[in-house]
Amino acid sequence: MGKLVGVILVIVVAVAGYMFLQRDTDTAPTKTAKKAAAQPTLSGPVKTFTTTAFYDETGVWYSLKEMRVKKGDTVRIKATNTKGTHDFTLDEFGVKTELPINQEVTIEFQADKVGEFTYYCSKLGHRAKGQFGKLIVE
Ligand SMILES: [Cu+2]
Repeated sequence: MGKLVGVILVIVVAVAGYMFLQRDTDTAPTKTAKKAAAQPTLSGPVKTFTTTAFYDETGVWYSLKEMRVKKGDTVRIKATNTKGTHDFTLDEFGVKTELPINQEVTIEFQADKVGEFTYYCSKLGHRAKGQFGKLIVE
């Protein structure tokens, strides 16, 4: 019995140690990338964009500040967080995706309405410091 407790203790310590090592040195991002529920099938030409998310001494940013597509296009955004804790949020299209550090995350949605929309990072203060951009659907 005492042996079993010892084994469990070793496992708990190992898991805790592993989790600790997996943490990034910044403010530990939440790794709960929200699973899109029942994603409708996407159609239309795919327009692919690539951006990084990061901060520097002048503010907080996405490297890509504008995306222009046609109504009906499938928008594919490959986003990589290279510094800090960020997400990618686009309210009008129901997009809110966490961006774990140094991992390329692919975001896809259909541009099913015309207009100008602002994508931004919803982390406290980031949008105000410059982390947003414009999606133009023509
Ligand atoms: Cu951010």
